[in-house]
Amino acid sequence: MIDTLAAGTPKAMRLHIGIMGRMNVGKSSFMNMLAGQDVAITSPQAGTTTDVVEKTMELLPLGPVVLMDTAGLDDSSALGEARIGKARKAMQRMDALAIVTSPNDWSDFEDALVNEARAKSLPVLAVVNKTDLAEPSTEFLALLDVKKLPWVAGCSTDAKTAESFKAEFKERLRGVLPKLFGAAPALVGDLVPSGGMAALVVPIDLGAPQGRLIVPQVQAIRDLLDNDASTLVVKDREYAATLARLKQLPDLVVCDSQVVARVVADTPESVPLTTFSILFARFKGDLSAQARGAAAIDTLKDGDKVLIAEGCSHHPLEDDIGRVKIPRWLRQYTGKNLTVDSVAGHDFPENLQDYKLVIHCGGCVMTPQEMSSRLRAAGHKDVPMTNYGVAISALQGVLRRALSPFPAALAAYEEARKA
Ligand SMILES: Nc1nc2c(ncn2[C@@H]2O[C@H](COP(=O)(O)OP(=O)(O)O)[C@@H](O)[C@H]2O)c(=O)[nH]1
Ligand SMILES: [Mg+2]
Repeated sequence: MIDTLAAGTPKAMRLHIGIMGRMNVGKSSFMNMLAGQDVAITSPQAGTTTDVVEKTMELLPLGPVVLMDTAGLDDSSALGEARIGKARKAMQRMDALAIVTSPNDWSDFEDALVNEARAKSLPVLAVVNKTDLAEPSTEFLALLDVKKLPWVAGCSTDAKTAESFKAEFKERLRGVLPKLFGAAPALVGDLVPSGGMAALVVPIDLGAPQGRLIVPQVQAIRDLLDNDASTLVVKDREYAATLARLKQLPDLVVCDSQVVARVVADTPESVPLTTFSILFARFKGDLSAQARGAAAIDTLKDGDKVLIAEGCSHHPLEDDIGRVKIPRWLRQYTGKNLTVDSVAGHDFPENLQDYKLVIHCGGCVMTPQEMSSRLRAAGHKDVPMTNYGVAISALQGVLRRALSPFPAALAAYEEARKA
């Protein structure tokens, strides 16, 4: 739907994304990075942007947008007041507001901006820029969480990390937009055209509950129905034979992580394919981060320590995924002599820096705050973190394939591999 709207979309129908903040925090640089070109003049001289600069573009997967770069709102020069007036007025035309700030720099000024936006029911998110100059502290990011401000952090002037900075910004933005824009996070329905069909490959093994499907599978079926698509549900064993009976290939295949290697082998290259856990990582809005973390798997060396963390403490099954299978696959895949530690429940170790990689469960019993604070704790200590689903696809050698429906996450993965 978004694609057909794109070219000739009248400006009024486009999603207007405002960029505001203090002088010199890098608003114009951030806009230029999003636009992938120099639209607004940037300079170290405070007050360079004097008017609202608008850029009309296609910001996939969100669709047609207008980026609105504004003058720094703390300009106290004589001309400043008029500029601020214009910036405030521009707020009335915004559908979402990105407040740009520097790491560890949040004051009453930003608070006032948030309040003003919220009074207008304008969704707000924080862009923590210039992370190349200073690392945002855990306390600072926790403060943003307390304010219920989704945030994204990065450097606007580094082409090497631009793709992932952009991708994460878009993920956060998608999360704050009302359904009205058709851009609220979707589980799976957005990946299949209306009238299309998805095949769900669901193993029924000892781990499957008696007499029913598990919630993620049911949610996927419902989301496909809501999007006027149909669903074929099939076990991994019958999958290839069932596929062979179809007149037309499915528009998407989603499988349980544990059978992903086999399902990839049975699925023609032209069919987009992913796993349930990757769908849910995207749904929670942190797929790019998890994809980036997975790049560390290929850098593990003999003697390295890997932490496997689980949100709940269930009774481990004989062939437990976190305690048995993933460690086994890790050793097989890397061929390295690794130390693999496991933790479960609420204790997330203090000595994270001892680990070269954290592989976390999907966090189905954890709050998003709890999960994002763990991601941050790892990020703060420079320890890559990924999740079970993404890691399993990587260890089966099919992660690129399983990320292929999600170009932003795939770009984040490729970028991290190069770094
Ligand atoms: N080191 C660094 N400098 C940046 C970054 N973003 C912007 N800048 C620089 O900060 C200055 C102000 O940027 P500009 O985009 O004009 O800020 P604005 O006033 O908020 O629009 C310029 O010299 C930019 O090159 C960043 O992420 N890292
Ligand atoms: Mg500017």
